[in-house]
Amino acid sequence: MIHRIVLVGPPGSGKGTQAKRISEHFGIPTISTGDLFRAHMSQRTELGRLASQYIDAGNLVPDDVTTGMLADRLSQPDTAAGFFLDGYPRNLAQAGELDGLLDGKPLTGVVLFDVDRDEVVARLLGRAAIEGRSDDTAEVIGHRMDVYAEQTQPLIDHYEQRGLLARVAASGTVDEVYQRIVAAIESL
Ligand code: B4P
Repeated sequence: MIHRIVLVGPPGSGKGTQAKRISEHFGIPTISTGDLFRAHMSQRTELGRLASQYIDAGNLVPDDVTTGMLADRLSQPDTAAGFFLDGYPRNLAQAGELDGLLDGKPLTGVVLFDVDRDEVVARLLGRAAIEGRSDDTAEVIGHRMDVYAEQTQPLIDHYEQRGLLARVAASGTVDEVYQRIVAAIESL
């Protein structure tokens, strides 16, 4: 079965952490818009400079920029066997753009990483101490949570109504969450 799956959940819910493992398990790539932006930022490309103005403040990068970057990545041949999308779409406008980009090859599922705000804030503050990411300060984390609640959470109802949503409890150890996600994907 071909999997074309979106991973959705608040910042710090473990999408990036689990995406690496499930990509290996299912043998298909993960496309992370956050990772693509960070690669541009570390290579100091024009796109990276533009994106950093939004990312460092905890805001979403404008839809046209993000969607253009994603369209380019989705056009590469390794996505023909399926993919996981980590961090896209992040609002309803992007969900509409994605349907257009997939062009007759619809999503096969959406996995929601369900976890409390307090727990994800604690995780991100822990990551801040280790990695020092520019958007992991206490103030910016709080703003990213608000942006998630306002702009990304409406996607949950949108995909539930389309019968695509699988909810996974994303607290517990990384291994426990991984087992639940694999089971959820296999039952889609
Ligand atoms: P992302 O890179 O998507 O950042 P994230 O939401 O913080 O990551 P994630 O939820 O994957 O957390 P992770 O697994 O790393 O986006 C960054 C920024 O890019 C956005 O704010 C936005 O500005 C921009 N952007 C990206 N996509 C966009 C789009 N489509 N449109 C517009 N703008 C966009 O886990 C976090 C921490 O938790 C890690 O330290 C990890 O070790 C830990 N952890 C994971 N699982 C755990 C567990 N089970 N228990 C304990 N700790 C755990």
